[in-house]
Amino acid sequence: NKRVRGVSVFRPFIFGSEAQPFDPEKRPANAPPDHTHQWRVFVKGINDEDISYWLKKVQFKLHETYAQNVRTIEAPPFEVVETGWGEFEIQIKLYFVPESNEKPQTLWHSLKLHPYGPDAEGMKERREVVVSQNYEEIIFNEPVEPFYEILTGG
Ligand code: SLL
Repeated sequence: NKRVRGVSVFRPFIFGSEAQPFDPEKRPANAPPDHTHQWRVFVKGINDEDISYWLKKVQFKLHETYAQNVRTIEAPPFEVVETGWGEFEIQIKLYFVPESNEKPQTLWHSLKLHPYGPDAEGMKERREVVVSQNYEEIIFNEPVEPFYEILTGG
């Protein structure tokens, strides 16, 4: 597989988390008693663009306190929905489509459950969703030809 020399292809995406305290009136029935929040961690395209033409699967590695803490998501939406009580670092491993010949890449995300800053108390009061997300660009340097075709729709 020949590489396309001198070419770099950039693809933007967003990764991060959203969290919200349980509604005290209706906690999820299956949530352990010490859990306080529901949350999700995700990798997605800008404006929810489908990125599965270059992203094959995503492996999320949660804290060891979770049962089966390594969660592999093979198709969009690339996300894990969970409940819990604590914040921790989530390892996110991106696997690219087989045509890419690219090795997986690892990202880290700090799961945020609690609002911070001047209005944190008010946000807690209103049970506002705590969003923590990053815009990122993956760079494919000198992609192999079949992958270059896929990336550029050629
Ligand atoms: C802390 N270092 O002590 C962190 C660890 C772990 C979070 C947070 C629930 C797991 C479960 C959960 O929220 N774990 O009950 O299955 O704050």
